[in-house]
Amino acid sequence: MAIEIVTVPDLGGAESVDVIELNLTPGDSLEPEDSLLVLESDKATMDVPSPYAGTLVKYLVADGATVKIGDAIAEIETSAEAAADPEPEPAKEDVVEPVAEVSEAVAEAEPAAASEQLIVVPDIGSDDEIDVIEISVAVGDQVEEGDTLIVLESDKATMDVPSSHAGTVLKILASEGDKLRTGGQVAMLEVAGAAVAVKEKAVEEVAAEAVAAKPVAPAVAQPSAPQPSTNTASPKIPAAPVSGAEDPAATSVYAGPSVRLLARELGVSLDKVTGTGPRGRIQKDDVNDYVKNALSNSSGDLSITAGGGSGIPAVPAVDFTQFGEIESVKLSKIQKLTANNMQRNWLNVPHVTQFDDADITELEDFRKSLKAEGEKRGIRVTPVAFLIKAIATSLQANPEFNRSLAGDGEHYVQKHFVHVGMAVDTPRGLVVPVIKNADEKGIWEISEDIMSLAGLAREGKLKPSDMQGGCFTLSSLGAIGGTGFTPIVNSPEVGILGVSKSQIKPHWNGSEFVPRLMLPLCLSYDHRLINGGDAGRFMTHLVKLLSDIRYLAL
Ligand code: CAO
Repeated sequence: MAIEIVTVPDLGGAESVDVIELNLTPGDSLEPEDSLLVLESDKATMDVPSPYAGTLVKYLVADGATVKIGDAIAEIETSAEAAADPEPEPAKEDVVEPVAEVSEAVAEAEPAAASEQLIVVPDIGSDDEIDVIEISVAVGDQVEEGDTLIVLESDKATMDVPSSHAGTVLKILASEGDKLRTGGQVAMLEVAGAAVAVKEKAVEEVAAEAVAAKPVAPAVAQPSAPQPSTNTASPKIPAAPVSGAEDPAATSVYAGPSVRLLARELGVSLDKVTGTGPRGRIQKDDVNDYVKNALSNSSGDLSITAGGGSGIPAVPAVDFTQFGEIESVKLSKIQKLTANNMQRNWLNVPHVTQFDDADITELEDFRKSLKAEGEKRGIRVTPVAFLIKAIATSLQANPEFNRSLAGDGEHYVQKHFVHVGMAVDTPRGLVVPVIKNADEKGIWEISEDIMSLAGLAREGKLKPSDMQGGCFTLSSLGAIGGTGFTPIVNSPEVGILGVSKSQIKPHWNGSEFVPRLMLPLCLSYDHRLINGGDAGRFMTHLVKLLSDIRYLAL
């Protein structure tokens, strides 16, 4: 075991730089080349990798500190062998080698017209191929010298490739997902007036600058080739520099590689994240906060689930004015919430819907017989009250439907209360107030709850607590019509009952067809937690209760 001190490596000309990210925690074990921290000059950011395998004892600098070459930055406990043999620094010649590649790449390019300029990947200090992760321009775009054309990313760093000329993008020669190395073709520009460059000149420039181990384009902020250190071990700067940050506003996204990696893992589109770091740089906490907000605020941007990380292609925007007169109407808050919730539930829940009919001939006779007493009490009893009661009783008999999947994916929550949600159609949109403890209430009390909650819903006066705690939802379109539909589970609930309009149908009673009033029921469930057998039992129980309401009293 030995304690080694890691120092700030050659900064490629910068006198001092800021520490902008500490990537590890003391006690973390690390391999050679693991990034210890991220430094930033006014031109570029760079990861500082560990030259050792071992354990990080402590950082010797704080996030935000300003450091210069040779400053001690971290203490690493290593094995004796690792300490004796830090990875050798590459010789300057290593960097010169890509010249041949550059010349070939440019020479192989299609002959450039007099006003055309081929833009290639500048010297990245190694011969490695790195991924193209962003194409930042489109054909026809006007670009200024220094504007980012594409973004490259290795496993250590990202790098904006800027345009070395002002002009118009004629052709983009790379695609997202391509792998490019120094000299690889990026784009063909039509350059204005005197700035015409011919193929030979481009070759000379690229080759000459690669020999000098400097970036081809001045706007690429890039540390120079690493130099051997004379004192304690200095790690080499990774081959590819991270995103050029000369002017954060000039690049669409200003973030370091570890932040980009985190964003990709979480499916977050970085251009939607507000950076709180120096000069608006996006930090890991900004990405985490963005995700937290999007999850806790269901009205948040759904690009996480639908547009970005999920890989679901976006529906193309259509200009409807080409077909006739239109107007654009703002969605209400409830409509926006409903859209987000429906999309979330549809994408997250594997739905199955089971159908059945309940014979409610006697139920309806009984309900109608309550009319006079209902008028005296000021209570209107509709089929919905019986449905709520039957659902509550079925939830008690079939507790599988009174569960929710726990967030850890390892448990489910069994609820020992029975609260039933009821979808209410209002002029502002769909809301779902909850009838609490429906299992403990009779038809009169449930009917009162329905009247008051549906009334509050239509007046827009429901409190958040009126809409919370539901175990299962009823969506009744019986008063409207239809023969069946497939409702979307109101997750984290695992079941929802859709009810359509009852109809008189011929029913075979064993000896003859008799007219019976049949109620269509559609039970959608979350197949992650509910099996077909569970659903079959729940539905059969429900049909039995509705077909013979004496069972509701048992
Ligand atoms: N078949 C035939 N008639 C039915 C019926 C059915 N399944 N359900 C209700 N009816 C009748 C009732 O008997 C009542 O008629 P009478 O006054 O003559 O008895 C009439 O239709 C009105 O009933 P209702 O369903 O409106 O009764 P309710 O006030 O108890 O319903 C509520 C409350 C909130 C469920 C309802 O008003 C509502 O908003 N439904 C729409 C729910 C919805 O939008 N679901 C879709 C959600 S997903 O997009």
